[in-house]
Amino acid sequence: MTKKAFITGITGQDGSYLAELLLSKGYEVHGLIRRASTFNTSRIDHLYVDPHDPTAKLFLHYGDLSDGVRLVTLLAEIQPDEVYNLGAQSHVRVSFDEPEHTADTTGTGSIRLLEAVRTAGIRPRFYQASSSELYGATPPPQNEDTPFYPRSPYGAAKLYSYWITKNYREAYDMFAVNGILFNHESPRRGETFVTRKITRAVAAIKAGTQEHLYMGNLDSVRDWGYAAEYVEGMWRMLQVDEPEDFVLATGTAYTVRDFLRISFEHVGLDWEKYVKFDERYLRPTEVDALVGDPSKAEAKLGWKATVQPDQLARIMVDADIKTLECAGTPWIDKVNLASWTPEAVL
Ligand code: NAP
Ligand code: F7E
Repeated sequence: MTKKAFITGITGQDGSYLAELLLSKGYEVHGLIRRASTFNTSRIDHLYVDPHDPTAKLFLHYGDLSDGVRLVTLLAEIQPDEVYNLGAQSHVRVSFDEPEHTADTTGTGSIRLLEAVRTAGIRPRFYQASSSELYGATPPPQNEDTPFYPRSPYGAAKLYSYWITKNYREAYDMFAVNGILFNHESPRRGETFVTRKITRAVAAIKAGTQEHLYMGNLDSVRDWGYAAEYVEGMWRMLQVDEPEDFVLATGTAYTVRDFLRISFEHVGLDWEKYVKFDERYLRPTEVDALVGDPSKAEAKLGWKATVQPDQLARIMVDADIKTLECAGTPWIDKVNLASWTPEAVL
């Protein structure tokens, strides 16, 4: 029997890699997409096959995590074996500007989806995209037993989702797990997260189309891994016998300043000549240091990150240079760019 998966957030960075992974494993993949006035599927366009084609295995459905009734209808129709809840307002800085919306999608969205599973009377395995932002002010190293202390509306909303996932596991005997993932990045990372903001700027500065890069706090420490590897960890969490929560991380500590230095050095530039400070990128409360201890995932899932942050920075800079070079070249279409993967430079 072909397994069916349902993914919220399929148009995002992780959703696109997860869809790729599941399709490669023979799954039929169903994704929730939001209606927008412009196309928002560029990260998955290369996977899409017209549904009239009998080989089609990827199906997209309009819906929203704020619309519980739609979630029930869809789940009852699709009857998935696995549900991955990756949909969220995922930007920490933006969550201070839109706290209520963040609570509604990143927090309440999860209970809508869990309730939809229950109401539809199905028993899929359920993955919740939890985050190292739960640890917030608690110093590293952080593992599954570290106390939580969120520092943003985003972190607080994810904390609710974490606990409600655990509650549904205990209350209804659901196979529902939290993947507590530390920062993970890729050439498909949203352009306003710090790593991608840096690597795009490096490419543009090198090409002579940008002069400066305005940044906020350079002292934050993060544990940056490669997103394509992390989705494998998500999948493995749903394949074990017992539902448990897991940290996925590299275990390394780099500052934003380190990431700047490595990225600029990769193209032979000195970052200090180009980077300027702008207080608009500061957060009302900052998360100073996140460094994960992924030993449980290694022991029980056999999962280990292989791409380290310095290598990741170079992968992302190379990809952004390539994207700039290809931009405006008529014979390279969006599909080619979206399907370009950095494995060649690993
Ligand atoms: P992302 O690129 O920002 O993608 C977020 C996805 O959620 C997009 O597909 C977005 O759709 C969708 N979405 C937003 N609001 C929605 C709503 N109301 N209803 C339905 N879908 C909605 O995020 P990501 O980096 O792939 O991360 C995936 C998940 O892991 C998120 O929950 C994030 O919070 C969590 N996480 C990420 C990291 C990380 O370092 N990347 C670490 C820990 C946890 P549109 O494309 O239409 O905007
Ligand atoms: O910031 C600092 C900023 O926005 C990283 C999300 O995927 O990971 C992500 O959240 C650090 C922060 O990611 C700029 O203050 C400095 O300390 O790339 P970020 P994040 O806040 O760590 C977690 C695990 C998630 O779950 C989230 O969904 O970089 N920083 N200057 C800046 N950050 C940004 N964005 N822009 C700057 O100019």
